[in-house]
Amino acid sequence: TRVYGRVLSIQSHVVYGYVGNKAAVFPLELLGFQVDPIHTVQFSNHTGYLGGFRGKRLSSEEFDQLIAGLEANCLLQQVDYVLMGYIGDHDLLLHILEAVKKLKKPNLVFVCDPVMGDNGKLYVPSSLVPIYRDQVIMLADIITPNQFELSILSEKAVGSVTEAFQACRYLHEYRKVQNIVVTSGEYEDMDSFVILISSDFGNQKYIQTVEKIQGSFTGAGDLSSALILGWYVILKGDIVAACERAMASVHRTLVHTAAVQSPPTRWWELELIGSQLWLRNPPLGIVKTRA
Ligand code: PXL
Repeated sequence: TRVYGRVLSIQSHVVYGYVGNKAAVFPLELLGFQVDPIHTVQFSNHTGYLGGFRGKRLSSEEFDQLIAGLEANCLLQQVDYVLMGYIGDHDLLLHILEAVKKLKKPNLVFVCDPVMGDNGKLYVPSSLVPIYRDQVIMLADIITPNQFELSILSEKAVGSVTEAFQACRYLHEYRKVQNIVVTSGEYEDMDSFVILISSDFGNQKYIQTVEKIQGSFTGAGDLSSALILGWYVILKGDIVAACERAMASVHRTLVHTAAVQSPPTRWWELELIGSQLWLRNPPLGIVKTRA
């Protein structure tokens, strides 16, 4: 297997199930990356379970200690790529931001999923919004907001594809964001599952569609961001082909998950282990792209 380099992956850990690092580390390893995970939380399970969840968050001091340990052994300089997912805490986000700034070098690829909420609801403290908006997203090579996060970041309504691209234009122009992939969305004017790509500071725009699957799949966004980073690196910056492959693997994983875990519930966990062949080799022709 070809090895493509090291990913520092900063997101949550759950004991049971597949969200955050549990949805990112194994797929990236399958693609040939070495992954160094920092867990922003360690919870028993994702937060959508009826019985709640138990566990603890990483403090900003604990995060700094981990970075200091890496630095003391000259391991920080081995980081080629940064993947940032659920952070959920104001101070921790600020400390991670400082670490990312320190890591910034010409070839570092930084993919930022500005995890703040979904379906019209914020699930992190609102004080994180201006930090992402004013300090984090302009450092990223690619941001992967969902439709709701795009709307919060741009402070615009995003009900249609046209509005979504207008919101992206705003982020390119006023927040200096390079590439935006809107990884999920329900748009008034579309029946399929839609991925929007607004790349090269908005000079290129693409719509990718894939058949919709019934159900709610926690972790699908985390898997998407991880695979987008992986394929973007492997395909040397071809963001369109990267998203096609990433979303084909995600789609196939969701189909498999839905097939294995009937009857449908809201608490489907991704069947990542059983989907590994499709994670390694995304099926072609599932995702349709148009400019
Ligand atoms: O998939 C997003 C996510 C990440 N991390 C934790 C979560 C969730 C979604 O519920 O609970 C801990």
